[in-house]
Amino acid sequence: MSMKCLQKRHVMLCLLLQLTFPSVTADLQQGAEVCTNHMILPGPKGDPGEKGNNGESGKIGKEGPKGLKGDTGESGEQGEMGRMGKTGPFGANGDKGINGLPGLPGTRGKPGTTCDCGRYREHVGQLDITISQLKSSVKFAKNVIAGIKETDEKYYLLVKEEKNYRDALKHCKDRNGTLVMPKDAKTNSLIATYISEAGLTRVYIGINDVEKEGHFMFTDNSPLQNYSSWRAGEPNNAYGGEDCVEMVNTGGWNDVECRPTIYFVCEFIKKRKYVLQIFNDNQY
Ligand code: GN1
Ligand code: CA
Ligand code: CA
Repeated sequence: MSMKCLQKRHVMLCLLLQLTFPSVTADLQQGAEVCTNHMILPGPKGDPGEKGNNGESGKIGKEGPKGLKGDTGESGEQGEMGRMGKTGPFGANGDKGINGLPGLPGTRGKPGTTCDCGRYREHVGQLDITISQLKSSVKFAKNVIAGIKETDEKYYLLVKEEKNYRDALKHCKDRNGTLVMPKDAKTNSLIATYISEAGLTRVYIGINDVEKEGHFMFTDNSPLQNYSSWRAGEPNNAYGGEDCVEMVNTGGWNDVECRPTIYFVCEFIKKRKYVLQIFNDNQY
């Protein structure tokens, strides 16, 4: 056994070991005796120990640098056919083709009947006129039914259709009458009442100086004679041209322009059969 402690120079150390580990040092005592009597030389080198166990796995190494780009791979297999795409938009119209060949002539038609179309057209035209006259007559009849004034000799009718003087006069004449001609105070008063009862302020009456400025005449071409009902200051031919006459609801007369459209009063002589006349217009 090679124990350096057994050398002389290590005696103190041996004593310390004996005190501290008595069992061990007891075994060594025999050798210690030898130590005191013999020179101790180191023994031969021992055999190599058994191979140790494998060490634990090392730590995971750091991430290596990015590898170089690989070579281009081989081209893949051809893919499956895709789904059919959407129907495209309408294309532009094609150019017009050349005319086709003329068709074969058709079979001969049946013989026509004789038609006097001119006569029918004329008849239809007359019917149109009749209809418009009937409409006018119905309107007039409604007016008559709505209210008419009368004296022993005449009927007076307030026409609530706005017309200029000329058309108003024509309207009365078309029905065998004329615009009202108040030739006396009684008639004038009757018309004034008629107007005011209707809630109106003015109407055309059958007096004018269209033929000669300042010479007022009734529409039956008779001149004004003993009676007139001019408002104060009238007729004044104001604005350089007032040739027709209106009656206001107080019965006063005023010369006015003939162009404005206002209501008017027609008069009819009683001996005539007006109702028949109205509808006679439509007999053909
Ligand atoms: C005047 O104001 P009115 O409408 O009642 C005039 C008449 C004219 C009329 C023309 C006194 O009457 O002469 O014809 O205007 N009256 C006066 O719209 O000048
Ligand atoms: Ca005048
Ligand atoms: Ca006037």
